[in-house]
Amino acid sequence: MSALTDLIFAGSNAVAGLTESAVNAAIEKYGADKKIAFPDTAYFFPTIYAATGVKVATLGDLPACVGVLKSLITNKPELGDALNAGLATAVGAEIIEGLKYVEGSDPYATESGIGFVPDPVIRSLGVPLVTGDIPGVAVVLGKADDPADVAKVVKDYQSKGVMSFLIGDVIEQCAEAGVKLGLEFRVVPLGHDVTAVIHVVTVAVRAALIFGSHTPGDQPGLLNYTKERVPAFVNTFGPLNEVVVSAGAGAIALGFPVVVDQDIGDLQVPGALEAVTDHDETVKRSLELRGIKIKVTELPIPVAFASAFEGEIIRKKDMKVEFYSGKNVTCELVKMRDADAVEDHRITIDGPDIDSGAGEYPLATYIEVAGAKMQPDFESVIERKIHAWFNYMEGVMHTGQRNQFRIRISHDAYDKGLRLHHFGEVLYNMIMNEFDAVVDKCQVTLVTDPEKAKQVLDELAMPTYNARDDRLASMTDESVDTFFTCTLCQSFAPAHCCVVTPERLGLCGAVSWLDAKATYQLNPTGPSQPIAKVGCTDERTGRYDTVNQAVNSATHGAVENVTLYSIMEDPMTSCGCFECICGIEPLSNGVIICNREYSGMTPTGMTFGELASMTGGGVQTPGFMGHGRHFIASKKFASAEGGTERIVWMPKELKDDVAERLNRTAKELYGIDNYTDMIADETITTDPEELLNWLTEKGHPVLGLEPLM
Ligand code: SF4
Ligand code: NI
Ligand code: CU1
Repeated sequence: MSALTDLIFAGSNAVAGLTESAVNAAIEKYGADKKIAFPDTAYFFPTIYAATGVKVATLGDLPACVGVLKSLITNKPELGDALNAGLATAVGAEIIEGLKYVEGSDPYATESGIGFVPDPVIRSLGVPLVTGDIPGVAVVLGKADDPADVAKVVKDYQSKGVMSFLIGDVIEQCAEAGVKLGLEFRVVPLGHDVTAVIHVVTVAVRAALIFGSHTPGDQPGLLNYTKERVPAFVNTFGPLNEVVVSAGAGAIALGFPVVVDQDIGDLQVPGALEAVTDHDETVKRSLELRGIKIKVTELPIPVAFASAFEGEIIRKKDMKVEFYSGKNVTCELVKMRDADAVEDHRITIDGPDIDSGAGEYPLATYIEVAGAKMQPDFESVIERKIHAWFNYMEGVMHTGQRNQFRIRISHDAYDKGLRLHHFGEVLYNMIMNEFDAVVDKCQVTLVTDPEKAKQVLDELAMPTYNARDDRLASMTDESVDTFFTCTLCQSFAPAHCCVVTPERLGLCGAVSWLDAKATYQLNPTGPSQPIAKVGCTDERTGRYDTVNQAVNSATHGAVENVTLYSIMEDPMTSCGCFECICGIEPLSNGVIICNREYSGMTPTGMTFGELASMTGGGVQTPGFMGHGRHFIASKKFASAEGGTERIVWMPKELKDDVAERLNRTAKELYGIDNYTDMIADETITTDPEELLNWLTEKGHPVLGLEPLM
């Protein structure tokens, strides 16, 4: 044991020394009052903040942190002391990396890594993490003796959906071996210095603050959260030095096992620090150590199939074939049929296949399913998954849905032999895999013949889309007798539960009432449970005894009362992965809405990140509430406070995105035409005084509403 602790202490002491001199040098150069911050976060220096509650804002705040860091290094040979020294290394790395941002410009602009990961990115990872779409997080660090080894390991993670963060020369080693890098491919280069490892540590730490409503300063609580709820682990490549080992000790303290590829003899600590010198075993052992189970779908197709390829973009020059609604007839349709009308696993290509020589084709994707428990309401739930499944194929890009889509197939995928019947196989296998509780039989027809595709569109698809839209429009909270819970996010936000109604989808934007209903049908003991719509005690705010009971029991007593339609009185809680947040703007007496993608300022004086930090982890903060994009145009949006009429400001992109539906709602509810013309955005102002003047000029209806507070 002592050889290991010696190494750890040597590393921690080295980092402490570096940190101290870097802080002193920075103060000498810029002065103690110089402001310092990581970009786009509400959590200061996240590790220091979460562990101690200290909010680092200027260089002058840092010497005290260096003092704390040094006090963590006791040089006593106990393992617990050594792990604390590892945490000291993490704090030192955070300070050293933070100092890189002192000039205000992006120090990583010319690096192959991205450095600090902004809060909104972490929030956007919420849903894929809870659904198991991203089953784990690998930290891959160092320089492999043979670049092929690390490339193979990272590709293997990628094919399993596991997110990899790369630190050191492994970045170039992977890039040169053709691994696709980037957040969209789930292989994220952080930086070359070992200290860049802090950028993944702060992701885990901020997950505790964002989703776990962790109290800053509660160090045991923090370590418990990262250990229990962040499925991360570390793989190092190449020879170890004491700094890497002490950083590894920090990872172990956070609950992340470390697998090294060197023979380290009796330095091993089973379950925490293990040597795996055979690279063919690295992935398997790492996943085992963290208890990560991978659902494998073996598909009979010639290209890789993984969620990590969902974000892949295929540019025109890389494209072999295109199906595009702007040029040809297209549609995608799932229809429920009688059992005897469906021949299981029948895949038909009606028309030319993509090797006929043409560069573009029409495409009608027509899927017929039958099952004793199938319901027409589930057709659209299955149909919407086509987008993800096609995207999962490496070398295939899919955007849009229904009769408006674009599919591109790359030269590379084509050359590997990808043809249309493989698309049929993907659909068949994925439907039988994910919807087996309701689908007993499934057949797929892919129509590329122009006449016949048109026939599918006109005679089957359009009438179905129209009927579904009519049903959705008529589906109000009043028209149903059941709402649903969703507790998927409890795996990292244990005190949160969404209540999903026809007019209010889950705050992540990914779970509609129909989705929740299907989830319940597919898995009756799963994350969505029915709530009988009885016991209404207040119509205005949407208060139900049954909703309170359901939320109370789902959150194990953490949340006692929620309303469905108020942002001021017991608003619905948030996990942290909301698409948008609304917050009151006191001067205009209205509410602003900000989406995750907008990084600028809002008239509340807070950015999205700062607004978002007001709520989350199941905490209720009257006046602030996370919600989905789609909820903005709902007649139930803040209806207790006057509804849509309260909205005074939104980022332009969001406003444009919701304009059509929001204007329709405002017209219907208040008789206002082109309502979004009265809503300000960042191109108009982000200043509250100017906003009020502008709203007055426009005659915005909020000015006639009752005070919010
Ligand atoms: Fe998480 Fe709510 Fe979305 Fe369910 S509906 S996945 S609990 S945010
Ligand atoms: Ni580089
Ligand atoms: Cu969530």
